[in-house]
This record gives sequence, structure tokens and C-alpha cells, in this order.
Amino acid sequence: MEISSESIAAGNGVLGQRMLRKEDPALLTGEAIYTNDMKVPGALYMAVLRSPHAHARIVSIDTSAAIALDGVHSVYTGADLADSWAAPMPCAWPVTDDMKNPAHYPLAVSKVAYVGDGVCAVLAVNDSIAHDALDLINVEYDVLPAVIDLEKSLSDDIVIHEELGTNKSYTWPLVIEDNEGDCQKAMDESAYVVKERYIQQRLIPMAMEPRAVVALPQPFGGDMTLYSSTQVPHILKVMTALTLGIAEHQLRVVCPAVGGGFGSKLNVYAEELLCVQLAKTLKVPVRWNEERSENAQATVHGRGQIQDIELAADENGKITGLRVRLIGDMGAYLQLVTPGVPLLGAFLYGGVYEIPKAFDFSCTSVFTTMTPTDAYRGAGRPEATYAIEHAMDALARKMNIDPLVLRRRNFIPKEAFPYEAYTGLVYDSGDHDKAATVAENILDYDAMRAKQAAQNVEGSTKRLGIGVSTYFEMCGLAPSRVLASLNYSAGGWESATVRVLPTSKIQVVTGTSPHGQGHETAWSMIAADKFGVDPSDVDVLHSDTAIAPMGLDTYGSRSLPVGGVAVGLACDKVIDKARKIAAHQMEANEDDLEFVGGIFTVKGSPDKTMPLAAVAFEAFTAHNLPDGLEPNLEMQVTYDPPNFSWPFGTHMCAIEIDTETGHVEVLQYVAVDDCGNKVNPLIVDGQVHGGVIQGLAQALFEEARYDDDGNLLSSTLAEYLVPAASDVPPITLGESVTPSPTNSLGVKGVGEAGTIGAAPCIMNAVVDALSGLGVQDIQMPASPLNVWNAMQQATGQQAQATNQENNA
Ligand code: MCN
Repeated sequence: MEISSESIAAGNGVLGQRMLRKEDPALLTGEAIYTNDMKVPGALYMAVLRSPHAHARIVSIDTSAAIALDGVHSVYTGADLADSWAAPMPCAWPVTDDMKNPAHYPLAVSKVAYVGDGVCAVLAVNDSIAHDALDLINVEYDVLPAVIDLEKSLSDDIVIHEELGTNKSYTWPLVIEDNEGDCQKAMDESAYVVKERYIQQRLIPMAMEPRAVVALPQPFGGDMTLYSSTQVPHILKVMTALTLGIAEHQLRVVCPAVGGGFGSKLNVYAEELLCVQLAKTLKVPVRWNEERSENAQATVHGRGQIQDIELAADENGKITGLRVRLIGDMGAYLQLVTPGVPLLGAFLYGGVYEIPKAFDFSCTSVFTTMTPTDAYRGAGRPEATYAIEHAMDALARKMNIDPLVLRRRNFIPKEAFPYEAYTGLVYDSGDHDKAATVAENILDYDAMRAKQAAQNVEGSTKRLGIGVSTYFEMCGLAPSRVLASLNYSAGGWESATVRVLPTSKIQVVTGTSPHGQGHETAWSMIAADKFGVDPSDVDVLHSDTAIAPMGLDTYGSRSLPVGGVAVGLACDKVIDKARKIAAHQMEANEDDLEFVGGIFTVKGSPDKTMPLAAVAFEAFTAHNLPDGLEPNLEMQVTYDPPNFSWPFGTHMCAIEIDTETGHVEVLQYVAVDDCGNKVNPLIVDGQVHGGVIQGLAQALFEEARYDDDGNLLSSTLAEYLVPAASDVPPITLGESVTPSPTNSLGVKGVGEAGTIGAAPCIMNAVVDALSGLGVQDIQMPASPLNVWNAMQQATGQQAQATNQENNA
């Protein structure tokens, strides 16, 4: 550890130190055990036959040749298992009372609805035999037309789930009180109105580790342990128990090391349910490991929205009204939180600006014959931020003013916080001008604009673009009662248990489930800071429902502002109890005790001391405790925050476009992400770097492409371009710290911040570089082809306009 014990003993604390992550040596040296590394004697290997058609009826299935293959144990169709499920696969977010949700089972029974839909499960003695057997299964399909286009889907010409009678799942309006239709008035009467359509292309999350499952029936008791590469062991346990109709206390879910998820492992998947069900029936372990192309088809996708946005402003550019109409692409079925994703963005279309109640939002979501969509880093919030920030740039162009100047005219001022927004939500704190100023100074904004003016002259083949984006993020995904008002089925609390062991080492048990975020380090630092010990003296236990029975897991950048705060509060409770024991032992009044650097001292009597280690041992032996006090130093806290956590920030970048190839090069990237107090700035920096690259990936590289027949054209890493190390630009991080006033650590989440700011920042720069050539907008990703086409189209239109002028 880089922090000296002298410094800790002096009460200097460890919070805010750039400590290396404890978990990394095992991850980096290959010692960490991932689900697929587990050795499980006697396990059967599962492989899933997937539909090659986007939309088809299953006419017949012949499994005889597969069953006859040496090493195959058994083959199951959807019909074979139809009676195994107590309930369909879960969707935990029925956003409206009339939402349409087709019954969805782990294997399709009569119809498939996307390429990759599971049709049969093979169990064999090893993985390769299981996969070989898939080729021997003969399925006769009656192929139906695919539904790929969201607007065509809404017309219901081809209904995917006939029992629903429509492809529309729901329409959800954000109802603003006292609004009285002001939005239309603003559109009719304001000096400026921009009306834009943006497409949020589908993205494939591509976690480094694809999914993997081991279901292990325990001998004697009949209980089951499910090992899964998931972000949500607790939610998975409850949902698996409900779907299979088994007793929850007889199921234990464990996540070994998990190689990333980015939201895609916040789910309950068919393969998890199949493995548990088959292991339970056969009383042998059943395991499954996802292949990379299978991951592209069978793990949820992200984004997938059409956004129509109208932004009205007065003659000074002050926003007067905002209207948003979304069409959300749900894919073939509703997964765990599919319908709720657009709602998470609904509250953020106003960005960091003073928006009047002249706001009108609704989202209509439709089924298509593509892989289901669900949460992907940011989940609704990057989409919303993209729309408002890209529209702000369109407005600035229309007004012919600098986009940063326009933003500043609309910022919610620092003095206005806590600020009740047009949506009724209260933003707890913010200082947008500061974040923008820090970014502006790092980029040297004015000098960059001057450089741009000199460079982007007629005939220049390297055009400079400057991008700006700002954001507010609603994260933490709590409090529970607000989630209830959105029809979300779970709460937003988190649980922590802290115990000081007899030898004074500390154990923290958390309900969060890290999969790359470094909670072992960060939670150790929180406890070490509270107890005045070295973080290496703290052990963090997580991701096993037998050890951490209560929890709501990791997503929505909730772990620190909810779970980490719970850890801090549990430490406080333990210290309160230790204080009683120390006071009793030292025959002092507990109010007269100070606790600094792990030692209780009687105020004014520096010789009268008792270290935490001695208190812990007294608590353990329980020979001389105050009357009525229970032995041991262990406390539990379940924390439900009073508000969401509201990080914010400004991103800026400079890019250069080669007009002869359409290639975009990011020259410089600046991110100022204010996440309140930082537990570990090194982890925060890493989270922002990763997040920025994911936003940049949406802007420049990634797209899940389908053909008209519903075939996924980008199911390998050769076709689905994730950025390589050489694509990563220099990133400079600027400092802004505005502590959250709503939690005891003053922290806000940061896990998604980078992603939220980055895509609009890059795309604003791309359009900025080319607007002088007449380019109005470019569809993401701004690949060389899309950029080149946009330039050709704009140049063509300009030439046509000049011809028309000349002819007139
Ligand atoms: N942190 C801090 N100080 C702050 C804020 C955060 O030190 N003020 C630290 C926390 O202590 C924690 C980390 O930053 O170690 C992230 O904390 P938080 O913002 O609470 O986010 P979560 O831990 O809940 O992580 C979820 C978030 C999400 S939603 C996605 S998606 C995501 C992400 O984190 N997926 C990731 N980061 C990822 N990082 C990796 N490596 N892999 C993923 O799949």
C-alpha cells in the first residue's frame, strides 16, 4: 500500500488517496478464477441450438441423430421443458399497467423471434461434443418476414407475437404537473426552434468475458449453487427461484471473478435458468460457456432508439420549450429491465439547463425481430444527453453563436442548488460553470477556435472540429419510493455488515457485486479511514448470497453512493458500540472519548488510551462488557438514500477530419467529471477513461448491423469494431469536486459518467468540423464511410443550390 501507517495513525485518513487496487494482482497474473475456469467433476456441458432465422414458426424438430452421437447425454426442446417453468422469464419493470409483454421461456416452443433465439439444449460429456451435436439437430422452420425497422414495426403489418395483437409494447408519457400544454405555445411563439431526428444505433456490450454458468446441486440437502458471470447475484437468486418455483433459501448464487458486464450482465438469462433446471432434474452439475459470436447474438444489446427532439429558444438563446418523442427498440422480448431503459433518460433531456415546464416527453416502445435490448453503460442517460447536447449545437449553429456561450446562457446557476427541476426531481448540487471553465482552460478553447478559423479554409483537407458537451446524471438508482413511482419492481437500498474480528482485522460484507469497479479496494479504504487502520487489514466479502445474503448488486453507478455509504454507516455503528466498551473499560464517560488513528483516548488525558484491537478482544471474550451490551463488534446497515446521486460534468475535444478519406482523428480529449468526494481518485480516473472510450466507440466505431432478413452482420470482432488501444486519444482529466449534500461521504457515482459525456462531445466536434462544408448532421458511428457520404451529399446539395441560383 502506498499510504504510510504513520500517516494513518496520525488520523490523516486514506480517503482520497490514489491507492493501487487490491484485486488487480490476481486479475493480472491469471490467478483469479472465472466461472469457466472452475473444475467441476462429473459436469455435463450444455450447448444451445440457436435460430438461424429472425422470425419463423417451428414446424418440427428431429433430435434423434444428435441423441445418438457418442458422448451426448440428452437433448431438450422448448416443448420438452414447457412444464418445467413456474413462470415466464422475468421482466422486473412493467412501466405501464397496460404494457404488452409476451410470455418468454428459456427455449422457444412454437416460434422463434430473432436470430439467436434458443431452440434446443444439448447436454454432453464435453463442450465440443455438445457443439458437434447441434449440427445433427434438424429443425424445420416456416420462415416469416423479419421486422427490423422500428416505424414499420409500429404499423403492425407483421405482428411478431400474435397473442398480443400488436408490436407496440407501451407508450409512457412523462407527465409534468401544471404544464398545461405550454410546450406547443413555446414551439409556436419562440424566436428559434430546432427540430432534429437522431438515431441511437444498437450497440453490443462485448464484455471481455462472455457469460458462463455452472449449476451445482449440493449433495444431501438438495440445495443448488449457481455460479454465474453476472452483475446481480441477489436479483438472479430471487428471479431464478420465482421462475423455477424453487425455495429461495435453497438456492445460493456465487459470482467468481467477472470480466466486465457494462450492464449486459444485469439480467436473468435463459442459460442460467436452463442449467439450474437441468441440474436439478438430473442431479448432476450442468455448465455452459458462451462463445464470442453467441455473445453478440444472445446477450442483450444496448441503445436502439429513434429520438425526435424539438428545442425552442428566445432571441437570446434561452430555452423556452422542449419536446421529445422516442421510439424504443425492445428487440424480440422484454428482458429484465428492457422497458425501463428509455425512462431513465426521460428525466435528463433537459441536461444541465434551466428548462421551463414547457416540456413534453413520451416514449413508445416496439418489438422487433432482433436480439432483446436492455441496460448498457448509462442506460437511457447517454441517449438523452446525446439528444439535448446535439440539439444545443444545432441551435447554436442556427443562431450563429458559439455553442459554449449558448450553454452558459442556460446553465442552472450554482446558487440555485438544491434545484427543483421541471420534472419535479431535485438536483442536489452542481457547479456547471466551474466544470466548463476547467475544461475550457485545459483545451485552451479560444486558442483552439482561432486555430480552427485559420485551418478550415477552402480547400483544406484536414478540417478541425471542436466538441463540447455537458451533462447531469441521475445515478444511484434510489430512493426506493421514487423507483416505486416508476413501477420498478425492486428497491434502491443497499446493505452492509461490518465486523471487527477478535484480532482486530476487519471484515466488510457488502451487497454490491463488483465486476471491474474495484469495490474491494474502495470499501477497504472507507472502513480503514473510519477505523484508522491500514486498508490491507480490511477484507471485503461480496458476490456470494450465502455470505452476503441481502443486497441489490451493481449497476446504475449505485455501488458507492448507496453501497459504499452503507459501509461507512455500518462502521460508524461499530465504532459507537466500541466506544461504549472502551468507556466502560477505562471508567470514562463515552462522550469524553476521542477515536483517532484506531485509538480511543480520554479527552484531556492523553495517557488514558485503549486501541481498537483491545476493544475488539474485550468484545469477543465478553468478560467485562457494560450491562446489557451484546458481545462482538458487528453491525449491519440497510441504507436507502433520500435522493438520487447527481454527478455532472463537461467534456471537450478537438478532432481532425481527413476530407479525402472521411477518417476522424481525436487530437485531444478533456473530461471534467464531478462525482463529489472521491474515495480513490485512481479508480475514478480509470472509470472515466473506460467510460470515455465506450462513448467514443459509439460515436466513431460500433454498430450492431442487421440485414433486411434480420441477420446480425456484425457478430464477430472483425465486423463489430471495438476501439483498439491505438484508437484511444490522449485524455486529460480536469478536477471539479462538489460534494453531495445528501450522503455522509459526500460522494456521487462515476461508473457511467465518461460514457454519457463522450458520444455527444465527439459527434458535436465532427459536425463542427464539417458544418462549413454544409454538413448538417452525421449518423453515428461517424465511420469514414458515413463521414465521406455526408460530405458528398452536402457538397452535392451545395452544387445543386449554386446551379439553381445561377439558372434563376
Ligand atoms: N468511486 C470513487 N469515488 C467516487 C465515485 C466512485 O472512488 N466519487 C469509485 C467507487 O468506489 C467504485 C468505482 O469508482 O470503486 C465505481 O463506483 P460507482 O460509480 O458507484 O459505480 P458502480 O461500482 O456501481 O459500477 C457500476 C458502473 C456501471 S453502471 C457500469 S455499466 C460499468 C461501470 O460501473 N461497468 C463496468 N464500470 C465498469 N468498469 C469495469 N471495469 N467493467 C464494467 O463492466
